[in-house]
Amino acid sequence: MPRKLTPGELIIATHNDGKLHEITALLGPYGVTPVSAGQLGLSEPAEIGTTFAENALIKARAAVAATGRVALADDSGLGVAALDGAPGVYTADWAEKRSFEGGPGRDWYMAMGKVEGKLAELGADVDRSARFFSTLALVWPDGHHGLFEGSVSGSLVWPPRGQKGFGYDPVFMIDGDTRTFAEMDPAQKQKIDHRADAFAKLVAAVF
Ligand code: ITT
Repeated sequence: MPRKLTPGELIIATHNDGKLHEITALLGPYGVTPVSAGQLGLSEPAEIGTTFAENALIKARAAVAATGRVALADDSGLGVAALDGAPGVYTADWAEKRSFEGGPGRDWYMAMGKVEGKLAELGADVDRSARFFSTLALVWPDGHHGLFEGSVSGSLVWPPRGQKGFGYDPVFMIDGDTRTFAEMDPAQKQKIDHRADAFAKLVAAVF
């Protein structure tokens, strides 16, 4: 029988505020109070896995090791069909700025431009379909864990549109809609995105 999560504080092993907002909203109805690794000042582990599941487990286990408490991590990314699933597990890496580009940090417009540049090389009628993926890892202090995977299908637009959301939201349009995720009200996006899909599976298992 899957292990249940008891109400109270839950460590969210993320330093990404966009994710934290979505996870906080998703957890709202379940009596769980999120406390993030960023808020606790925990260091970020190296994400050396080659799958979303491996990296989600790395992040959740690092937070459990640092706090001795149950932790939830999300590893997510964008897979572009015409790029054989890239950037995939390396989605955040494509946004990393090098020192000659203005110091450490992430530039999402650069990352979206990189994806678009690679699509443009494949021609004007390139397949623009893409998927967002999320894997949630929930890890208990005794090592027990659960993994929950979600995804949504859509297509990439160019130029980027919208000011809401985070990351690659301005170029992703979910199937059946004409707005990018960054043009949607965040409360609506977080009900239908890849994280919500993974979260529904988590909820069914642990609450
Ligand atoms: P943590 O590891 O601290 O949680 P991160 O930003 O490094 O944060 P990932 O390694 O999982 O997270 O990288 C996934 C990237 O994919 C992330 O930085 C986002 O920019 C992008 N991404 C994931 N979910 C997204 C969403 O809902 N909308 C837009 N971009 C998203």
